[in-house]
Amino acid sequence: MEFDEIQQAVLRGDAAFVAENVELLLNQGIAAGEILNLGLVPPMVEIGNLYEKGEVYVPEMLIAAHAMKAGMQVLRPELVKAGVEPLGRIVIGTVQGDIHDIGKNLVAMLLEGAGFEIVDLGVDNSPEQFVEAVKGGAQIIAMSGMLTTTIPSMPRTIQALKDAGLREQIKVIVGGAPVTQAFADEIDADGYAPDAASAVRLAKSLII
Ligand code: B12
Repeated sequence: MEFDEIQQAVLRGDAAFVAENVELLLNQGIAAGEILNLGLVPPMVEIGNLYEKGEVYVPEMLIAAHAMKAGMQVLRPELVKAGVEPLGRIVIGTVQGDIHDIGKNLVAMLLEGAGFEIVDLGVDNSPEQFVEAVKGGAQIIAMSGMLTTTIPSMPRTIQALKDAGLREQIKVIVGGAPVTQAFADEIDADGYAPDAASAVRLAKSLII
């Protein structure tokens, strides 16, 4: 029942309610993993699906994701203590020269909501910066690019991964408005998704 209330609060973007009630459930002795999987993940899946169907827009997704993050902040230390394993670690960032981060942030938030650990490199990442970041260990590298002039940095990053001997051990996914499945195939990426909800399905399909 409490989970239903938390789910509704995530959907309407009530961050304070989510944080307070996550804390309350923890104090009642409910496991952090259970709160995550039953309270925070389902509404993020739902909002992603609604966005895909065109029933909600970017602002609604952003406020839901903000509320989910408020809950995650309370949960994270408990998840670590409980040794709850994330689905995998994803390094995400926009490519070199690109400061469009709204789409990247949405993708990162839904991935986090789905149970992945996210290393967010922010904007304007050179191939070398991506390579450095994945040396810390990651299953997936997710590159976002919104300009036709910046997406050539994606194949350059893939080349840099190859040069560093890391390409075989990591999946590369790409996205952003000018990116297509054909482009992803051409540059030898492992996957492309047109929006944040399908990015979650893609990431899961690549590691599970
Ligand atoms: C907002 C915006 C800006 C803001 C960015 C603010 C910010 N913090 O992000 C500001 C004003 C800074 C900006 C600047 C510029 N912009 Co601008 N911008 C836009 C705009 C209007 C919206 C982009 C957006 O946020 N969309 C909403 C999000 C949710 O969608 P999304 O990014 O596509 O992300 C979704 C998917 O693509 C996917 N996805 C995204 N990343 C990833 C990654 C992975 C791994 C996966 C699987 C999926 C995925 O999932 C996301 C969520 O569903 C677009 C026009 C448009 N309608 O797209 C122009 C647009 C992208 N900009 C454009 C341009 C030209 C510029 C400038 C060069 C303008 C200038 N002359 O200064 C600068 C460049 C700055 C730079 N170096 O990056 C052009 C690009 C043209 C082109 N094809 O190259 C566009 C298309 C406008 C146009 N029609 O001319 N811009």
